[in-house]
Amino acid sequence: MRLSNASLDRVPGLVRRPAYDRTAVTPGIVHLGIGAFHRAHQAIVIDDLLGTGPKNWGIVGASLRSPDTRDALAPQDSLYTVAVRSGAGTAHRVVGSILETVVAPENSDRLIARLADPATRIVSLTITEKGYCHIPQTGELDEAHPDIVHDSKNPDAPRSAAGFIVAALARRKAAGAAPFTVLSCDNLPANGATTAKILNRFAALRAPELGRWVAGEVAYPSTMVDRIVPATTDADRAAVAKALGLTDAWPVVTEPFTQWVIEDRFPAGRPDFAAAGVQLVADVAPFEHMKLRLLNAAHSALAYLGYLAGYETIAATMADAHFAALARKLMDDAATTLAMPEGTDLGAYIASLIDRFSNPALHHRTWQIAMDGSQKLPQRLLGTMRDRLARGLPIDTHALAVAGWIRYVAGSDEHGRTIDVRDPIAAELAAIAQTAGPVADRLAPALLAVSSVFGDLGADPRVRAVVTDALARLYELGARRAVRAALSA
Ligand code: CS2
Repeated sequence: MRLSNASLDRVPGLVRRPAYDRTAVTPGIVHLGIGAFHRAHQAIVIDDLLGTGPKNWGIVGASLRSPDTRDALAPQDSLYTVAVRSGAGTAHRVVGSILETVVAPENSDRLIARLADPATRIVSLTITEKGYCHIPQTGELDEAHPDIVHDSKNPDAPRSAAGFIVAALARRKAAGAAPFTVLSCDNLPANGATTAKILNRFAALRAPELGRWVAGEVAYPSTMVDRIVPATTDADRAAVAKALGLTDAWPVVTEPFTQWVIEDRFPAGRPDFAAAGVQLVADVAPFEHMKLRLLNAAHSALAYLGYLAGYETIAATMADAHFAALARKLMDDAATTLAMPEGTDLGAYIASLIDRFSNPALHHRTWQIAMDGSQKLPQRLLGTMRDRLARGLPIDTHALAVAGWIRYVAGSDEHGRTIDVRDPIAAELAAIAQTAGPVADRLAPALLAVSSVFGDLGADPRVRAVVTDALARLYELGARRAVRAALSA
């Protein structure tokens, strides 16, 4: 039997379930990008709040591309299971905060209508870095991006998140209604300000008057979101079905840790986030830098170097003491660039990251994290390199991570097997690698010259020298021995 409203009573007593009448819940949030991360993070906070507070903050989810999530959740009345896993075991919970999922390419009118409805007071986003259609190095809208070009010509049948949001804002303005608050929950630097820059520009391209209204009226609080959520596998589905006694076509699997820090700027109103443990602050920037430069930077380094070393998951990579030491070194180096509010214990934060990465119950593939590196490197690794160079500090650990990315996107592993490189500019990267060949002092400068990723940093002779050197060692020694050598140097 399938999980649904009708079968919810059959869920074992130990499994937590919605503590409220779902029929009383009305939408207040439209979420673009209803993937596993949203369902293991923001949707749980809302599920908590619906249990204790007002019922007008339900979530309408939207998929901007594939119908898969809707197809899985619709027969389940949008209920799904979260399996929280650690070495100590698994706790299950059925979440009810999502009311429906709209598949944008099938029904763009319905999505625009939902966004334009004055009941929608928050539009939140987890569309991944590439979903912003921006230039990662500068944070500007990429006006030549195919989706942006398309949406400029078809403002009422858009494809991109920017296209949908601006289409709905235009309707709200025309109707004399107030705008919603736009809440980016992606790992972008200054995600609120970056989203503002992108959307304000897109709105101005559509009509200068609309651009002025959007820039003047829409609030874009920044956020820091954190929870490790590997892609769900069939083995996860089977384990959840066993625990629940019901099938769930798309449960999500995650870790015990969760954190959400939000800037408190919601002119259109917000749920009582703090009641569910969310940190509301005046400035998210220090938290965001801490997370991107420690957690995400080490994740990416472990993903590229671990994959090359033949490790399938982050936990397997961390089980190699040399890689664990490398992750720690990278984080210690990055920590020197952070300016945290008083009372922040970065040492404890780093120790908790080491534990979280080592969680043996999570099967977080290095290949998954390796995706879209061109969109991730600037905020994860390059900002720290810039700051350390400015202070005359060594950058060799970060350079090894960048060299790992270069070795990875060149497209074949240490046994000559093809790597399935997923990246919006994978073709460009492959062509550069093809021309340069697997020769460190040709390949490193050629890829460092990709300005959408590296900007002027790639031309810095100090960067070129250390990255080339690290890449030479990766080719010569292989990732395992190169990591070991880097630590003893
Ligand atoms: C990961 C993140 O896939 C990735 O790039 O680094 O998804 C990471 O798991 C989350 O940001 C953790 O909060």
